[in-house]
Amino acid sequence: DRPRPLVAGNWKMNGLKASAKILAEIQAGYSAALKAKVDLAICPPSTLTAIFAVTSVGSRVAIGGQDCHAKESGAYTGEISAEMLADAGADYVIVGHSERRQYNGEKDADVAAKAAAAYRAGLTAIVCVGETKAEREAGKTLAVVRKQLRGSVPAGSTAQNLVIAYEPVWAIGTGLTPTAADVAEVHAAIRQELRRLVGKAEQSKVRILYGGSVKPSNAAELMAVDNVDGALVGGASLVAADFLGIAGAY
Ligand code: G2H
Repeated sequence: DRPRPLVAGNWKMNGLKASAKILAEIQAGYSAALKAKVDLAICPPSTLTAIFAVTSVGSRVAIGGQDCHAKESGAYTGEISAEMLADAGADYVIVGHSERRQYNGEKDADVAAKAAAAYRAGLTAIVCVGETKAEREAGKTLAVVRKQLRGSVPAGSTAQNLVIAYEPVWAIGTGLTPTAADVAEVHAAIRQELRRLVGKAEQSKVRILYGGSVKPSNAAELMAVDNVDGALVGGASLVAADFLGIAGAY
């Protein structure tokens, strides 16, 4: 039996108070039929976490952060801890997104520390991995993804607190997507690696999301792939109808 799918929206650095309208549309469209088959989460910028979490009570659209600091509190100007996100009403936090790895120099060990912080705060961490275009062209995709997983998934991970997102860096925001066969190959390798990381009994329950240019027109094909247990959606999650269309692809 497949894990219950999760479709999570990563708003990145987009969204103002007025964007509550988009969340409201998503909440309104999260019908009983959709609720029966898929979990939804929206990860807005942290300025909106608390207000979104308050308006989301009852709708069952979960709220998440896009990053967190490894420490609980302290002299780290500009940073936000997992405890703060939990306190604001978040249930999830994305860690190790390739944009954080690329623009903020985050390494696997940093990502593991952030995921561990998420667990400490009672959040579910969405740990992102994925190869660059050069790595794919060099035939290193599986080796890169396995290494990222080993370095980024901390001890204490379970199917409850860990979600993996496979996001090929070259597919992010570019409109390019890998073939279903490519996705199947990587997700199978992730599932296999999870055996070592969370144990044989637990690995089959860990959700592995695909991310990178997911849209309503390609969602059904991607979501039908073996071991694809949902999607991490960027651009398309800013349009309620598109996000709901992706969720409805299940
Ligand atoms: C990948 C994805 C969401 P997009 O980063 O994390 O973004 O769907 O815009 O490619």
